[in-house]
Amino acid sequence: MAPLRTLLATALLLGSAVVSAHSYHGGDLDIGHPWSRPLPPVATTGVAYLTVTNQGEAEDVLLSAESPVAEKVEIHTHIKDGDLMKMRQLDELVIPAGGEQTLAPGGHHLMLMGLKQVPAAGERFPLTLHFKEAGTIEVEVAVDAEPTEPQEHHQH
Ligand SMILES: [Cu+2]
Repeated sequence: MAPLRTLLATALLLGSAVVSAHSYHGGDLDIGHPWSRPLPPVATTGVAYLTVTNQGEAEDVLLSAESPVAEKVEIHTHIKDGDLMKMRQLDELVIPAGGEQTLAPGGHHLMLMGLKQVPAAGERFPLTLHFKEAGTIEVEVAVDAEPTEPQEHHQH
């Protein structure tokens, strides 16, 4: 068992690493790497992905989201209907206590409906998340920033 001081130092190091890797914090929640694929200029909808980690001892709930680039933002999931993958809107998304929710291609995602402007590759656009417990968390969605790509790639 590592001494407490070592654990704390490790936690601080991890914390600063997370900041440089594009993440946000609010209440007991960490929002990891919000990203979106680049879209054609004529696109009317977009999709944003991120990871929500709940460090707390109570569940939290993503209630809604909004962005200045879209008329509205919906919480969506994919369901399998025969051989088809269909999108379905969710009223809310529960983040379990001590757990996480990953919004990623093929699963849960945030759907940007009625795009007012199409963010270009390499840009970031604001997204506001409303949680039941943690309240409002503002993040920036990086366009064309797949989580598996090396970070320095995006800072050129
Ligand atoms: Cu969708």
